[in-house]
Order: sequence, then structure tokens, then C-alpha cells
Amino acid sequence: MENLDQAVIPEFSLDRDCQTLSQHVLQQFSDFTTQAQDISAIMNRIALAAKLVSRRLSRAGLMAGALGFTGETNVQGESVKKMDIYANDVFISVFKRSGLVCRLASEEMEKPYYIPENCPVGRYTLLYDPIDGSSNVDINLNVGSIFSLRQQEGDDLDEKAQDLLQNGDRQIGAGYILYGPSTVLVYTVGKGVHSFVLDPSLGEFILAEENINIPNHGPVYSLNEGNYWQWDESIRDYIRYVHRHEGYTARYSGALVGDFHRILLQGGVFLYPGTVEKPEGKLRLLYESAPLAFLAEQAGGAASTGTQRLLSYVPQELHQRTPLVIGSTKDVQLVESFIQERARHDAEEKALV
Ligand code: P6P
Repeated sequence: MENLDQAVIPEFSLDRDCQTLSQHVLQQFSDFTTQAQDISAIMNRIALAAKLVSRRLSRAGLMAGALGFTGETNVQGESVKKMDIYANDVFISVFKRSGLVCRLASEEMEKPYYIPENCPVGRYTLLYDPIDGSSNVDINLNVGSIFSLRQQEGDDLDEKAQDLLQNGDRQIGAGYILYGPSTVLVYTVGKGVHSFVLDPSLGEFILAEENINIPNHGPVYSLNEGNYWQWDESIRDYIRYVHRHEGYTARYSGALVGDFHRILLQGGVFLYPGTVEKPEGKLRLLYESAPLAFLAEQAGGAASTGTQRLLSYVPQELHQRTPLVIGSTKDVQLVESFIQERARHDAEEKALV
């Protein structure tokens, strides 16, 4: 048996512990412009929100009133979890009196939330899904938060937020927090995709991986096959293909952030196609699909609605939904090929009538 006093206690290198999120964001910008400083400060506030949500999630099982439903229904028509509201309020609180973000738009709020004291100076809008996958919360499975940063344009107090109805290429930054065995924050400001792990002993997100690249193909296909009965035939064609060919494996957690994170690191494809009940799909463009699409493309992957590049899609309203196909380039292209083939087949059949 090894002599324990010779056991090597791994040294946490000082340099590594100093590679914090706010420092890394600043380094993404070659200069220390006002915008670079602003974005670094905004990311730091997002990190604080992540720590507060992570702490609540880790204790929720012991806290009266932390879990379960509120009894309310949100603008999406979904039953609201108490954790959804808590996390939504956390993001509001961390940006109040920050002078950074003028407007917040969230899955949980029908209209944008303005922070007037910030608006004259803070020229940014943060769009976010405070808890993605909240059906997992009460059973202690992974959930996430998704965020997207855009420039605050136009009239500050315009409830319609028309300036947000622009394509995803207008995003300045995007990312997510994955609350899993560890709390991981992944972000991009258009200069690669980088991940950080929360070190609870420091209370800091420490750099884990820089310039993450999605493999151009992977074995994972991730979608809810319980919706097979209400998919378009083209998606069924795709599913029949992966069911009949070696080298594919199904993974689906019910939480987009966890399913996407797996694909970001290991390759593959996530799909949430349109269904009979929701022809435009279930996922919301501005604060779910578009931020992940920004990350996917920055990591060398792809994201589409199935028929067009997702970041080119122009929403018609704040809570716009679209179908989503996202992940490794080759796997996204394979799904798209079945959609194109079925469209060709249907057009030929129609021409014969
Ligand atoms: P379904 C969670 O509600 C969510 O918005 C995503 O996180 C997830 O991928 C999807 O919905 C799950 O939806 O219909 O498969 O339960």
C-alpha cells in the first residue's frame, strides 16, 4: 500500500486560479475600450447570478417553498416553477443599479423589463431563459440558464422592443450556465467559445477550456422521440435512417442546455422540430436557440431551422419560436438533406396530380 505521506497533493496552480471570467473576457478584446470594460462587467454580473442560482439549486431540496409549481402560467402557456421565478428575479437584481443593462427580456416576462436608472448609460439588453429545463429541477437533474447580449437601440421604453426583432447575427455575446455535478459557464463574444468551472472554495469561475471546437460529426442524436407521431415525414425519414445505421446513439435529458453541452464537447445533433401542436417548434428564438446557435457557429458547428441558417432568421415577436437543428456540421446537414429530399418528393408528387 502506498506510503500515504508520500501521496502527492495536487497543487492548484496560482496562475490557473487567476484566470477568472472577467479577466478572460477583457483579454478577448485587443484594447480596453469602454465596450470591452462593459461586457466584462456584464459577464461578471451574469457570473454572480449563476452563483446565486447554483447555491439555491444545491439547497432547494432542504428549503421549504423552493421547489414545485407556483400555480401560475407564463406567457408561453407553461406552468411556472418556483425556481423559474427565483432565477428570473436573480437576473433582475444583479443588474439593478449596475449602470450596465438598460433592458432585460426573459422567457418568464411577457414584456421587456426596463431598469431606468441604467438606461442613459447602459446601452445593452440582456435576453435570458433563467431556468432552462425546469421540469428537471424537482428531480435533481441538470438544468441551465441561457443568455444573449444585444445592443440597446431605439426608444428605451418601447414595450414592443422592435429593435430586438433582428437576426441573431446582431448578438454581441451569448452563453449558458449548466448546473450539473459542477456549475459550468460557457460563453462567446464572437472570438471563440470558452468554458469556466465554478470553484466554490474561491467563489470564482475558473477557465477550463478555451476555443472549444465541435467535432464535425458525432454519434449523438438528441430529440424527444415521444413526438414521433406529430413530426413531419422528413424527420421520421431521418429517425428511420439513424435507427437503421450503426454508429448512432440517442441521448435526451429534457433540458436543452445539458443536451447541447454534450454535443458541443462530443459532437452530434440536437433537434426540436415543429410538431402538429407547435408547427414552429417549442424553443424560443431570442433567448434559447439564437444564443446557442451563436456558440455552435463560433465552435465550428451549425444551427438551422431545418430549412435556413438560424442566425439569419428574423423574429416577428419577442417570444418567437422556431424549429431547431443544432450541432456538428455534418449531422445538421444530414437532417437538412432529409428535409430537402422530402420537399423534392412532395413537389414531384404534386406536379403529377
Ligand atoms: P419536451 C425545457 O422545457 C425545454 O424548453 C428545453 O430545455 C428542452 O430541450 C425542451 O423544452 C424539452 O421539451 O417537449 O421534450 O419536454
